[in-house]
Order: sequence, then structure tokens, then C-alpha cells
Amino acid sequence: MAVGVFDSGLGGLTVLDAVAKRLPEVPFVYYADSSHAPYGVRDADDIYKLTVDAVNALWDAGCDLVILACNTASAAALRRMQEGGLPKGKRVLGVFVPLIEALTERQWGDNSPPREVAVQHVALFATPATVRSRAFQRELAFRAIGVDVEAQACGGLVDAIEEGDMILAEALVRSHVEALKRKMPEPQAAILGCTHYPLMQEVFQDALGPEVKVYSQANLVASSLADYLERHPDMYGPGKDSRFLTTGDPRKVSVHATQFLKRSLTFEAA
Ligand code: DGN
Repeated sequence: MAVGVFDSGLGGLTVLDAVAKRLPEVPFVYYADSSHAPYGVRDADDIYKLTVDAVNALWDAGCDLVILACNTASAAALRRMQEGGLPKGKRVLGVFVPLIEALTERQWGDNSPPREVAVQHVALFATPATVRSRAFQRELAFRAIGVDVEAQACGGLVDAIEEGDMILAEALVRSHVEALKRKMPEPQAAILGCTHYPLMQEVFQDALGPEVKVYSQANLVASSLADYLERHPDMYGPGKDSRFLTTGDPRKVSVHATQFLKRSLTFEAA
């Protein structure tokens, strides 16, 4: 039985790659809702409905466990789906809790009292929909007392990355970092809250400066999933190779995905 990995487009492949390296024995089904991407400019209800459709398709494809490898979908749909009740034996997990756990662990580690946080000023870079949802701040409020979060909606960045226009993507990262720094001149840590952004991590780091710790999701999600599957070994089983599905044109998506990850990938119609 495979584990389902969902994103609106190609960004979730950064998560899938890290997860597949960490868990080579687990088969995955990746589902890209390319015909409705990008989600980052849609309203929350629309993102919720599209996410439910995609998760249902992955459940129908035999995946009992589905990872929403998309912050925009996790922010708009994860709690709503979990609170609405899932079918028996089915699970959905999101991608931003592992990130927040890593951030708070760093603050609260070594038995330091919770209020003595190592990081006070945290910059969040994400899509306009994720920023609007304030889901990160909500989750942080549960766990990290007194952290000051300044969010920057990185309009246009997902499209530039998906189109492979790295010159535009780099210019956008630098201008979004400048805009953030006008609101928060000295961030101590930065969260890359979109699964597309690991591909621009070096540019974010360069624009932010070496003193800023940049948290990106792929490896953090991979370790959380490994822990989770150790505790829930019934959620997957040995099977065939991983498969890649898209609601878009499989030929075009395969070409884009191959450029995006710099290795050959073949998508099938969902
Ligand atoms: N990669 C998605 C995320 O992590 O939010 C964003 C994709 C999109 O459709 N904007």
C-alpha cells in the first residue's frame, strides 16, 4: 500500500524527494492538481474543495495515508478535514507542523524554560493564501510563547519557479526579502512556508544574510513521516514503484517536473 503525496503542482516534489530518500522501502503516489494550480491565489473555500477532491482520489488509488505536501492546502483544509471526521482507517497529515516543531524545539531545547526563547523575530515567507490564513501564527501561538512573526506574501514566486524562470524567481525573492526587512529589520530566523521555496533556499539565505537561520520543510517532513510510520506501520506496505499523477496534461507536466527536479519523471493522467 502506497502513501499519497499531494500538491497543487510541482512544489511537493521537494518533499517527496526527501521522504523517498529517507524511506526507500515505501511506495508513493504523487498527485499534482496541475489543472487548478496555483492554489496560492484562490480563496479558502475553493482550496478546501479542491484539496478534498485530491485526497479522495488518493484514497481511491489505495493510499490510506495522504500527506498534504502544500502549505496552502494544509492551511486551508487540514484542520477542517480532520475536524469534519475522516473515513475509517484514513489519515491526512500536513507539512507545517513539523516545521513549527523544529522551530520551537530549538527555542525550548536543553531544558531552557519556555519563555526564554532563543529566537524572538521570525520571518515567514509563503503564498498569499497561506499568509492570509494566519495558520502558522495560530500553530505557533499554541507552542511558542512570545515569538514575533512577520509574514511576507511572495506573490508570483510559485509561478516563476514552476515556469523555470529562475532570473525572475531570484529577483522576486530579493524584493520580497527587502519588503520583509522594511517591516522586520532584523529577523533571527526565517520559515520558508511553501514547498516550492526550497529550490530558492540559497537565494533566500544570501538575501537574508548568514546570521539568519533558514528553515525549509523537505527534510523536517521526511523525519516526521519516518517517525509516524514507525508508530503506524499499518499505514503502508511494500508495493510497486512510486507513481506520478496529474490533473493537467501528463506530457507537459512530465517535461516541467523533469526540469524542476533535474531528474526524469513521467506523469500519468489522474
Ligand atoms: N507549494 C504550495 C505551498 O506549499 O503552499 C503552493 C503552491 C500554489 O499553488 N501556490
